[in-house]
Amino acid sequence: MSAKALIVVDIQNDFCPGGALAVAGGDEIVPLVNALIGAFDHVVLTQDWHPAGHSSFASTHPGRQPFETIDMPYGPQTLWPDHCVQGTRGADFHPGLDWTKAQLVIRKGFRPSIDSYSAFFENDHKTPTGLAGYLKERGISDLTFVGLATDYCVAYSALDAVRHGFSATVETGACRAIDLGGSLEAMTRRMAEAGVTLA
Ligand code: VGL
Ligand code: ZN
Repeated sequence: MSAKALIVVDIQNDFCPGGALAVAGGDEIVPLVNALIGAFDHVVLTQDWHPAGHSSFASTHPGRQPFETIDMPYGPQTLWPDHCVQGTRGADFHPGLDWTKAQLVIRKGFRPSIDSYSAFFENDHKTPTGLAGYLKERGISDLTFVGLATDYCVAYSALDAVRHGFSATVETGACRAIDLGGSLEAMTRRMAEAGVTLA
């Protein structure tokens, strides 16, 4: 039997109510996620981890507002409020998250000039985080994703997972979405078409 892992995406203060890029109901999933952490042998966390002045922040681009889209060398990039700045409380995991069991924390978005939604690749879809190699070396092939946000980091991670030969399930009840301009519906369709199991 192939080994399974739970990938817990970006359950950080800035994505929870009161945070800089709050996802509605982001904190509601914590008890469910904790129960899933208890049920899996292998647990990996991801942590959005931007330097101050990151290129995905609207404040870095004079005259730009959060949630506008700009063209970056690697393609279109949505601009966000400043969030998950390295070492700040907003970048910490939600205080109720049972993270002690995690065997690996993948930090992403730390390069100043490129954003990273996927746990596997930066937004250029070329620069790897190392997660695929880690999982393959450990013989882990079945992945279950939970966390924030369904339509950004969870969806891009699950899409990259199937593209790289992993089986991917998204536990939608243990995720919450940003839902910007229909992004939840669009990304849900893309995941279903790509063979991601939506549970
Ligand atoms: C995320 C937008 C910007 C996410 C991270 O975790 O879904 N979304 N940075
Ligand atoms: Zn981010």
